[in-house]
Amino acid sequence: MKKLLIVLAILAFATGAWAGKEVATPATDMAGPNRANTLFYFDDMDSGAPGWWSADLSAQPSQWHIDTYYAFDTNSWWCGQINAAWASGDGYGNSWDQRLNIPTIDLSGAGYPILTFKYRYDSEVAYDYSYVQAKSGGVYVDLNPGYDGSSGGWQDIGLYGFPLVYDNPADIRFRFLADGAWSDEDGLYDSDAGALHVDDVTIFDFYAPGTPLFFDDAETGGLCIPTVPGASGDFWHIVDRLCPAFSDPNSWWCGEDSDTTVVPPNLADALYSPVIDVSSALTCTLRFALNSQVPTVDNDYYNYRVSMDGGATFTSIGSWWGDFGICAGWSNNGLNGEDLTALLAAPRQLVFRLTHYTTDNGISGTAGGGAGIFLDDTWVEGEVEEVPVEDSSWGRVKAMYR
Ligand SMILES: [Ca+2]
Ligand SMILES: [Ca+2]
Ligand SMILES: [Ca+2]
Repeated sequence: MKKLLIVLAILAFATGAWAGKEVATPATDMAGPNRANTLFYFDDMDSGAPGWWSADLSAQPSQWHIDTYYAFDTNSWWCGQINAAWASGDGYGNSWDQRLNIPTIDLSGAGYPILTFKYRYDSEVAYDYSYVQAKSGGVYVDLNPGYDGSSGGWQDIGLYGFPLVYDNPADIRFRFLADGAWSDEDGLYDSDAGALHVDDVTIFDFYAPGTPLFFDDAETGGLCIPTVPGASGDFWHIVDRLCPAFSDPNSWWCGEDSDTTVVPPNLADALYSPVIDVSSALTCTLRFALNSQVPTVDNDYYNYRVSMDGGATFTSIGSWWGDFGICAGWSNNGLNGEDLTALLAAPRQLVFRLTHYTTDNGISGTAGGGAGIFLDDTWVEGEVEEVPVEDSSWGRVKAMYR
């Protein structure tokens, strides 16, 4: 995923010049010859935000399964899918958080237990990672720095795999974690049958290598257990001047009322606009007032998506992070507008979706509260073809005098 750091915007709005101001009248200077600028939709969130709704998308279908596709031998475990709707035809999707657990195992009888396996991976460099993890003190820690890019086909960790010097009984898993853009799903990263395959998952005692303590070659149904994170909760709600609203008194907020300096972990909380009819639009621009306190420390971010078919399918138009500081002001990156003209497609029923994602440790340590994302005034404007009214008007005028 590519992200823009909004440092300049922080500086620009450090004065709070925009905070609490009524929204400027939606632009009227866009009209060209024979075109009229039209406001297709506007809501300042101060009247209950009719038609807006939110959903917790953090629960996701399991993707780990046994497959012959690109298998090491006959069958392998694969975190990926064959998908004819994707340009690449196979691979992985955005925001996947997929785990493959080795059943809890007692290693107290082993002198020097080792984890070894065969594997192949392909995922976006620096943003989508495959981890090998074991519980230490009850919390999963990474045994590898995270695989990204391409493994160059199947590899074998070999005899000197990962020493299991962590909790006993031992909890060990593979975990693939993708961010919100650049994957096979959106076609921006074309993996070679990514994200991650594993096979011949083995735990053995280095002093007695002939008798594995655990072995899963995926050939007879498999012993490992695919898991996904549970739902993390929907934290979008309308607030009354927690920070000064862009337009007082109300705005949306994805944050935690009980402690406004944190945002809970593992969120995938989506806020949806009502369906907006843009069927007459020649051009179409989405504008919105956003105030984000999403520090740039790890992979917490927010993503914009739009639908032109009433919410059935969405196109990602960008993922961002940035911290404007507590109530410091409203970002102009939404107000400057997202030009959706190139996305206009039948049936031209626009839905805007703003999704807030957080990582395992959520967001914390924000100064003074207001962590998370605020959304206020949102509107859609654009040009429509000017209606040629003269003939019909003349017809009506003449009819009056007949
Ligand atoms: Ca990605
Ligand atoms: Ca196999
Ligand atoms: Ca408002």
